Amino acid sequence: MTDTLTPILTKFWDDPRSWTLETYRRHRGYEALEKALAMEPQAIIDAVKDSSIRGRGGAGFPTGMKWSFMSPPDGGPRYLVVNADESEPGTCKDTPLMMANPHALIEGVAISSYAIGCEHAFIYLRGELLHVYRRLLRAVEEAREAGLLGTDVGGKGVTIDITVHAGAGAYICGEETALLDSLEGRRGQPRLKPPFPGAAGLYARPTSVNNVESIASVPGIILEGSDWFKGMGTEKSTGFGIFSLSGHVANPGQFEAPLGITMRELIDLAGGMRQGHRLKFWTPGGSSTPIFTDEHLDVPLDFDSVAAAGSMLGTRALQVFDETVSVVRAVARWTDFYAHESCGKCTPCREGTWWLRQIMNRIENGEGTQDDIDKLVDICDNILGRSFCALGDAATSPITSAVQYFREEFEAGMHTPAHVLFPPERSVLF
Ligand code: L3W
Ligand code: SF4
Repeated sequence: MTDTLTPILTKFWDDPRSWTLETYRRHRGYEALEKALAMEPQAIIDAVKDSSIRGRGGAGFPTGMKWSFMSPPDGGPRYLVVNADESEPGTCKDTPLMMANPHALIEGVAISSYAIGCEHAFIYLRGELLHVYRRLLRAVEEAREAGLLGTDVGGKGVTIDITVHAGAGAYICGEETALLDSLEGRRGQPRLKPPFPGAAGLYARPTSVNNVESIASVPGIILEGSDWFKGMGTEKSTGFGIFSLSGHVANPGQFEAPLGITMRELIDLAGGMRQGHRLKFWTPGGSSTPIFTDEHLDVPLDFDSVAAAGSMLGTRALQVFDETVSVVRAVARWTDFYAHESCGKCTPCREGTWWLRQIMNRIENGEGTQDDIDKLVDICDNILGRSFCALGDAATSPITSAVQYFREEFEAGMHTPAHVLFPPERSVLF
């Protein structure tokens, strides 16, 4: 089975001091930057477009197309902002990547900045990640000392610098425009789109906001070519991605594999379900995506197949739950999360998530009423498509999908608490 893996970004994570410039160089680090600086910026954009790479942050928007949507240069500043605010429940790919291989991101930032005409890029990091912040600061410093960042990158007279900025730990700051507001020093709340950041982003200047893994994939595309990248994955979801498997599998962790791999294959790679237990439900892309069950084990994990099966590939945060877990309790925790993280800007999400939380907690405690399931679904209907940003929609996904697949557990919540039906100690992993 291991030949299903494509270790590229994760290739030398286990090397001693994998995060240093010295180790990165030993693995052909910064050769792609050298090659890129000898190319015209447009040729880099064309190569990324030709690779058909789709954004790795959740939405899957084509990266090359995003770059080409930026307003044409007018002599003023243009920005690249890396979204490193990885906060989607279950998502754990950008953080280990930045810890184990920060120079892949920095080289990607340098190449991407050169391509789009940005002289000052930002990496917006989730506030709680102090260890990652320190690692990135050191790696940026190392790159500067080596002339890989600064005012004369690679001796070619190109200016590229990077500011690493730590946020304050709000999930909404992973939404690109809230991130930009936060980076500008304001309270992070989503902006109305359009204008998209490509037209008016950071400081109202043309800005591309891209996920860590998208940008870290750029050096490989430049060095090996877009055909190499397209040779992996599926026709419409090209390349590879880091899948984070957590929960009730024998060996949870990150698995870098071509898009289109199935959950059945990934669970095998993770050593199977924990001994003596069977799969009950899982998330394909974090808690913001409708849950799947064992019916979906053979759905190819690419953008279109997962969407056709009724969910979203999202951030490839595969959270695995076995038969000991109460779906009601799991969904109630996610609902608490969304209610807590709702930024409060729009009424459907601010008020709706509060109501969802009351009802979910009632059902979890075995105190649900006859019409609670209908109320849940009705509130979800009134949030979905009526909220200002994707957080509102996301809050509804686990609830409506859980009711679809496990309605009887919600009905049981009218008389029996979840902790009686599913004693929590049976789900604990240690
Ligand atoms: C120019 C147009 N640009 C769209 C750009 C847009 C953005 C990108 C995708 O949500 C999803 C969400 C979460 N001209 C454009 C255009 N763009 N049309 O394309 O935009 P969009 O609106 O489709 O999505 P989004 O707001 O970026 C992301 C899901 O991902 N998700 C969340 C993950 C959470 C994290 C995290 O932990 N930090 O990433 C997981 O499933 O629910 O649906 O750049 O500007 N006409
Ligand atoms: Fe804020 Fe929620 Fe509205 Fe998004 S949907 S703007 S998080 S209140």
